[in-house]
Amino acid sequence: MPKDNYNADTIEVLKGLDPVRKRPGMYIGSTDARGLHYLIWEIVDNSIDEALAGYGKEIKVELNTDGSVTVSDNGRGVPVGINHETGKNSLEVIYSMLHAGGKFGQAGGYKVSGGLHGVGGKVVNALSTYMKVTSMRDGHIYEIEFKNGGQKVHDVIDKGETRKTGTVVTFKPDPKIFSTVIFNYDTIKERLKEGAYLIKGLKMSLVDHNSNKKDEFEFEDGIKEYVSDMVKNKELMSDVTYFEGTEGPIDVEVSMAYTQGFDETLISFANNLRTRDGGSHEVGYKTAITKAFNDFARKFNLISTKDANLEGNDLRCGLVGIVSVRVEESVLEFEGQTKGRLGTPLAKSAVEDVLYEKLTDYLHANKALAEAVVEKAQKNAKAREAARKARNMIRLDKKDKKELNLSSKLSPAQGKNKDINELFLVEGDSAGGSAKSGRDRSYQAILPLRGKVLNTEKATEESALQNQEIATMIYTIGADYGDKFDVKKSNYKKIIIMTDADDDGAHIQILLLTFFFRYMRPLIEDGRVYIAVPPLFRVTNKGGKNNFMKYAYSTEELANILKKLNKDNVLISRFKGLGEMSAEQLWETTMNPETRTLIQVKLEDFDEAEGEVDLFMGDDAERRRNWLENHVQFSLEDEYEIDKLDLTQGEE
Ligand code: 0RA
Repeated sequence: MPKDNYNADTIEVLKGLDPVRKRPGMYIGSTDARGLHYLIWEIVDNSIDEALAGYGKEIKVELNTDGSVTVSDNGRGVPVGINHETGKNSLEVIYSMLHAGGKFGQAGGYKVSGGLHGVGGKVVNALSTYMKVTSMRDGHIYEIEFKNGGQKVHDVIDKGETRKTGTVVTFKPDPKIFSTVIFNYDTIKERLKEGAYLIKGLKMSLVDHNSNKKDEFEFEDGIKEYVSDMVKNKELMSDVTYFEGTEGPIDVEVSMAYTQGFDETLISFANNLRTRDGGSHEVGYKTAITKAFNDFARKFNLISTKDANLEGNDLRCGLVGIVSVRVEESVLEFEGQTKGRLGTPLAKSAVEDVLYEKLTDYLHANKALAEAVVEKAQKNAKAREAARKARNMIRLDKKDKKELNLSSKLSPAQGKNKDINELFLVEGDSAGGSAKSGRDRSYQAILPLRGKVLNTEKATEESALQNQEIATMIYTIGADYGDKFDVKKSNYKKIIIMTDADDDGAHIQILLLTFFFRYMRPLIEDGRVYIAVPPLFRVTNKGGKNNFMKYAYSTEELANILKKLNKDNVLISRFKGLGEMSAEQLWETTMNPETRTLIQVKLEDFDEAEGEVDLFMGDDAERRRNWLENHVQFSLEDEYEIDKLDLTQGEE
């Protein structure tokens, strides 16, 4: 007898949707933009479940002009018969009645996506001012409508005949519940794209009827295409591989590619939900890789019998991988505060066994790659040891630092307030001198940089740490570096790169940004890195009575200033470098928060940036500059208008 059958003892309590409206956070996590988008995920997940059960291969999301959202699929359609327990139409029960005790409402669907175990539709209804569900089944179109958080407008009606099957759900989020009811197109787009990667051959489309934007995703090769797209700008050591298999209640898919780089990327999913905190499937993936390569290396005597095994971290250097498992609901366990970690113990052995076997075959068929990865891991182990020694040097205490001359060039701020202090990285000793005397020493620190900054993409970690400038920056910022970097420990709220407005200055900016990107990325993510904008020109009058002085930050601005002045009488001087400015001028034009212009460095799309980080490695300065221009968003610190800089009309 199937165990899902209800027995006489099963307690069923049906109730309205009020509990959801009273405590929405319990059902959707939050009522901010995140919670708002959760509504779409819930409805889309239902359609995904239907597709995974083998019905329907197209899901469409539409953002309508009235603020509502429509999600349609071409599955079997939601059941519409009279439900025996309740005497009500199942369409009404499924979308508007919560239940407590026993099992209910799961009409035998093969439920694998994360979701809320079939309560998703009801929750969305509860938090909407309007909802309409259309089910196309058995040659008919059935429809039910709700308003005000799940109050039935009318019973299920038969709207006529159709040859299609599928489900269409339209809902309009309740502005009394959500702090915002504005959807973000790109957020939805990324989520649908991810879903399309995870389910081979499923077409996901998105249309915004307000902006007429449209996107459509369909990937015949699933996660293999996901990895291909992630590495499309990288130099590869291997092909993009794809392995799949099933063990017990768990389906396993893995795609991986070795890049020439050193970073490891692993993205994992369980039942199509991103598992940001990893879990048993990731452990299985790592174990399989370590075992497969070590066995290979031993078998072909690539490591001598007396040497220890290669470490997993070293073997995964440069590896980009995606693990996707589908776990039968009876053994599905998510863990952690945000349920972002897969618990299911069987997932470890399933991924480990499937991947070990297939990867071993692959390595034997691709010996050159296997040898190259082993060699890279061996080199890496050596570099790691060297880096460990160098790291110890960085963590010396203050007395040792003095002896090593690490902090001697820093002019520290007097105050110690991490929430306001600013660190200026200044090109050249002479500008450093002006900056040092011009600054507000209570919260501004100056670190002059001598000569060209080391290119940290071409240097090993060990040699980077031996570089005075790099070591001093790490020590001064005081929040460690690499995966140990902790932005909360940063001694500075703002790190301001101040260079001359010429090619050399631009190059130094790029090298510094490269360093922050590679060694202290959260500093950029947290919006703490800035570029100072010094003026290009100073305009004064020649010995006239009404002394004036204006600064121009661009040639256009200079032209504007000149237009307003009596041209005969003016003297234009071009600042060739920061060093030409006096301490007062530097303060007034470039350092004083009241009058300066800062550009905040932002990396908007980190997944994309990740895929292109190798750019920094090579010699291709042109490509690197283009990349920076395209991906690093330069935005002004405040809504600061350059016109406000008309502070002049004063004496010099
Ligand atoms: C329960 C049972 C069946 C289908 C569905 C639910 C279903 C739900 C949704 C929600 C969005 N799209 C959907 N498509 C299907 C199967 C009923 C049968 O045996 O035909």
